[in-house]
Amino acid sequence: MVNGRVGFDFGNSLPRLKESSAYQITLAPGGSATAPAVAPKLWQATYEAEDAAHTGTGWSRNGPEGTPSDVAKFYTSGTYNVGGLRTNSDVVLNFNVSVPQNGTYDLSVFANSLNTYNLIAEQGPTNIFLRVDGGAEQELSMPLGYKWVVWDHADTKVNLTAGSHTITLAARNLNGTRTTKGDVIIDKIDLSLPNPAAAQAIYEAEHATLVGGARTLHNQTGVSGAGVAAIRQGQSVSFWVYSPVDGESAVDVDMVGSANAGLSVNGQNVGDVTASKRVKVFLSGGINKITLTGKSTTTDTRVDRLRVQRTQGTLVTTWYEAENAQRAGTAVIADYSLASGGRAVTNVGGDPGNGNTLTFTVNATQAGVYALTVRYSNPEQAPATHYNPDPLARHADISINGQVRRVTFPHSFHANNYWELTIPVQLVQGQNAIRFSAAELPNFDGTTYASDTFPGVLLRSKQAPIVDRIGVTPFADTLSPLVG
Ligand SMILES: [Ca+2]
Ligand SMILES: [Ca+2]
Ligand SMILES: [Ca+2]
Repeated sequence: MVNGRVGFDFGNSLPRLKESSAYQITLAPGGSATAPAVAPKLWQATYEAEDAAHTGTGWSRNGPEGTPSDVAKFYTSGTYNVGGLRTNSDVVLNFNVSVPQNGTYDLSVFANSLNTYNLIAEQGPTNIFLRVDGGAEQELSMPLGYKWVVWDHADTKVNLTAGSHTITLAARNLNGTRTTKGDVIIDKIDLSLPNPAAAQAIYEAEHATLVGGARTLHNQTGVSGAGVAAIRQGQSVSFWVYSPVDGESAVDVDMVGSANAGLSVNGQNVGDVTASKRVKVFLSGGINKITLTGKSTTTDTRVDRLRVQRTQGTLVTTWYEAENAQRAGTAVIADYSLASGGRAVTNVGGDPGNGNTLTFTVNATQAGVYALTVRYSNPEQAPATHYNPDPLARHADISINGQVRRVTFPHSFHANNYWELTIPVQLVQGQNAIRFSAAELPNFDGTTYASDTFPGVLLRSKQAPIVDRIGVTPFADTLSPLVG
């Protein structure tokens, strides 16, 4: 800080900024502030696909795509991408990379296929082959989009020694037994070395969402960051916590002194906090809401921060394949190459009053709160536009021992493209019946249906998603069934 101005040295002590960069600057009071957060990566580099060497026939260089001065098209790193990895192709892309030290590196392939394209119809995600220096072969599934040039990424890990290497993306595997099916364009690869010290993410309470009169205190010494959040009865502090997958994490709730607060995860109460403690909880892939709500009318609970780290082994999942569950009506088992066991159940749901259902019998050793994970696909797609690319979700009415819960399942771009979605549920000890059903829901008048009002226009689905399998996991180690 010089003369009241704060300078940020992007490109030197901070990463160089480009069009796709994003950053947040938080300015907080606190002469005793500490900075415990660490950089998530020790090193990173981007290698453009359009700069990679290539062999084979059918290669193309596509672009220029969207830029800040051409916003009618989609942003693409380096403004170009390449095609050629497709069915019956022999295209090979070779990226020359150089890394600073031995390690296990994160590798992200930025890629895209139009989900409705004819070469995508059979398999969905396009498979390609990744090699390092001509070996260590992996087969990767490339992401789908609702248009060409809508980038997503497929992530994997590669072991590299310090120095130069060739990373290959190819349409055929080394021994010729496997080939690419589909058609994918590649923008770039990102290579990075994760910082082991950042395996635990830190969320400071003083930067969290404060509700109901919760205050920040910046005069605390010996705390993490710039201070704490102070809460009393009915006041809350909410953290927005990232998890890369649906699964177990350890959440350390760091308090200053004693505490009197309730802790909830995605709306599910997971117990009281009377001092700093560690809780193992089930987080959903993506953003999770973790809230502490004060309980004392007279004494502040001072929340310093959360520390969150992926763990495993405490909250163990039991999987149930849909093809082994009980089907009724039109519900039918079908083959899907990317489904668990190669099969899933489709055609659940239909017209109002239908009996086309899928029922799992889940055995719980104890009554309690569980995470119910549904591995599903939803291929039903209304026409996309730039401003409303994904307007239609399927829903399932999930009945658990007779209690019905309506859950929406977003479009997954292909029947063979499976995603996971988790909800907390209450199970009884012994056998539990979990039944999936669906029907077209009426308009707001409660009596008419969009399929009658606008025939031929897909506005509201009649069907449940295609269900591959469900997972049942204890929701938190502070709850029954693990306690007591
Ligand atoms: Ca590029
Ligand atoms: Ca803090
Ligand atoms: Ca299955």
